[in-house]
Amino acid sequence: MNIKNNIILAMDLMDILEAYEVVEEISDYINTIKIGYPLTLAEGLESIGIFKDNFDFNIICDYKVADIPETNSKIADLTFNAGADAIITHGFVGEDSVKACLDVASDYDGDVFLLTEMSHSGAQMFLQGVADDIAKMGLEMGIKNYVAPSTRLNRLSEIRNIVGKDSFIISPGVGTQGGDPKDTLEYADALIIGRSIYASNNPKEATESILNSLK
Ligand code: NUP
Repeated sequence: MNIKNNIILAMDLMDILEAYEVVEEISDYINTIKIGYPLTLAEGLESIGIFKDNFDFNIICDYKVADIPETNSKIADLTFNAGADAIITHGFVGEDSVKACLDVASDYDGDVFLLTEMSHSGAQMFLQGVADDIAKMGLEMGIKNYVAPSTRLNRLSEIRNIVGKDSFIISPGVGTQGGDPKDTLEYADALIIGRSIYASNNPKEATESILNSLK
């Protein structure tokens, strides 16, 4: 995926008009947004089409799909049918569930991002212990796109080692959760940034300041 300025806006505002305003304000700097449950549950799957149609951005749906294969297929089908370019799926549910998402994605020419280890501290309780195996499974399945944490660079770097330089890693946890943009890009291909931009008083200046910090 071609991600302008290596920044993905995590749009977790729950009012479509407010979300639209923020995206419009920074639309010169980005071409990719990530929509998750907050906006989708508040405003519906139409949120995807609204950003797709008006900005022609890449839309990554962060639905952290984690169900049995048959249910994953339904979720992925609804998501791509609504206009998403990519879906984020959990890896801990195993190969068959992940494959269900991959199969639907290929019908739509879409992408799957495999979530390995999460960025919050609770991820160290259970998920961290299996994250390397999730990454290895992804590699064996031929998956090219991964999500790995910017809050623990040692883990991000380890996951990069496993998936290799030809894989594409996007990394959440930058800014509000403590991750540093520049350091993260040593290992990741793009940054996922939410509150540091959309919750700032001036999203445009906040984006410019992050871009300056990358120089
Ligand atoms: O491990 C993850 N951590 C994380 O924060 C996986 C995610 N998908 N996210 C998401 O990234 C989170 O749900 C939010 O949408 C975004 C980070 O937002 P912020 O902390 O920059 O506001």
